[in-house]
Amino acid sequence: AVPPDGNSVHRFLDDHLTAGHGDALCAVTEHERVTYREMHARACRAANAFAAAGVGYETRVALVLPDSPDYLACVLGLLRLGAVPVPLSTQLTTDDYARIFSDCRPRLAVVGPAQLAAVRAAPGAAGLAKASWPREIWVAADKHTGPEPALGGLLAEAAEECPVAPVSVDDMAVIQYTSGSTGAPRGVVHLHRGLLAVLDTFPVRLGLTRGDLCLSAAKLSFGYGFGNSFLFPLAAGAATLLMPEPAEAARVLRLVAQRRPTVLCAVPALYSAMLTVVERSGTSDADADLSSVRRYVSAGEPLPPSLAERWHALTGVGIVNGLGSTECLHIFIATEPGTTPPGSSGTVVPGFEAELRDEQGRLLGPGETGHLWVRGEANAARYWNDQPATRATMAGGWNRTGDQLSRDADGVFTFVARSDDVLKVGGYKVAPTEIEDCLLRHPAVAECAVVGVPGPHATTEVIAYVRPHDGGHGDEDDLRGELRAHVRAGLARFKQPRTLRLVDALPRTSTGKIARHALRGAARE
Ligand code: 3SK
Repeated sequence: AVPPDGNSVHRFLDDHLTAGHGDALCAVTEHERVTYREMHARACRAANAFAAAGVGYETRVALVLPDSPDYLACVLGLLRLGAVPVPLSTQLTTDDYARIFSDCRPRLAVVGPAQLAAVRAAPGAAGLAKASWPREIWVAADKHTGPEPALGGLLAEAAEECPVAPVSVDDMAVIQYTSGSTGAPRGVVHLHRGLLAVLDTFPVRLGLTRGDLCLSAAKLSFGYGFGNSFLFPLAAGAATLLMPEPAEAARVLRLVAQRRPTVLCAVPALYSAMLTVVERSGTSDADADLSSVRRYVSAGEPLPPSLAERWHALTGVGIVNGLGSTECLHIFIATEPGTTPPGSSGTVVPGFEAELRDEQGRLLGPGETGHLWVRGEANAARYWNDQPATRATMAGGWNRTGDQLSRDADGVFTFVARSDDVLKVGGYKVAPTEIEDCLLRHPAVAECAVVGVPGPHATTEVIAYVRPHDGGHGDEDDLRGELRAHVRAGLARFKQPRTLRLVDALPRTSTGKIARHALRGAARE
């Protein structure tokens, strides 16, 4: 339940100290262990350093840095001032940063050393008039030789006590940028009300307790990671295991074996890549000890049933498959392993309502497929600076997710496709995921994505992009021939891709989703 004004998630730090939980671990990395007491002190230092730089109520501060305890201290310090963190992926280009900065006008940007050049060059890039946002840049390092102050030095100099500025639950808490289906960044405005309300949603299914250690392959800059690595463990008094580096399979497996998290949240591509590593090295390899994990979560993209089956066979533990969005702050529909049917998307998570509607917004019944609308207290208030998009997507508390699903009489949903991605072939609606799952069942296929582009005579041409496993698949023409035979055996004729393109990599967004718009663009060329 959302408490009265004046209280928000940053108060959990103070509450944990008052409850005698100060010496428990709050944040862990390969090299660092930070207790709740230490995080409280760091967050206060960060708040004091930000305040000294003129940050206060509603000031936006861009965070462009790898996941770390200092990142959390910055978020908590900003919330303590009533300021608004704007977490941004470290993978963006100068032009992306330029567009986002000119949109949300951050007073300050805290950036990792590797992101400094891209952020420094942002004002004036992307064909925008030279705008002086951010006004100041701090570098998230202990020491830094350039003109910008180093975060480490600023935190060390700041006092470690800091009052909490009272916020209203309807004050802005965070702006999360999402690339949407077109790739254009859009700022999603979440209120303190939403940050509090989301704690009564997916975490209830996860059943997090103080003994848990959560590892999220999705970064803090992605709403999925912001919940997994920050909001949920903080609220539960659990610990978060942070990984500054990109979440590559071998690295994640090593960290799991070393630090023994109890909850692992990832995207399907990472589960697939981890399976490849483990299957190649053998499960006896010490680098692949997954025995500490009691809960696996997959979200960000649909989890192919074939992948879920292979993971279960390897670990004996099912993956919770979640469907969520930045607009709804986290996962709103999820499976319950052993309860919901395999291949489904599961049931509505507590704290959300979900309905399927047709093109005209009419409610659909069981057995029908339609557009998913989701309502919940955790939903975003609006898009930043984009009233038309807010009106088109958010109305009456509902969020039009842009996903198409079906629902059975027991309230179990099954994902069909992003509305933009549904293929209409010869009058039939076809889900790319069905074709992809078929292809993934071929042993030579590591990853694939299916898109449709307009063909001759108003037809849709179905194109499958396939990344084969490294080496071992011999001649490309032979492989294509084999894959054609494989889809002929597994799919109705109209669903069989007309074109099979073998690629070395699939294009991905900064949150790890397949950039289907880029594939469609490439297919048209
Ligand atoms: O899949 C997503 O886009 C997402 C975004 C925010 C939070 C959670 C999820 C799964």
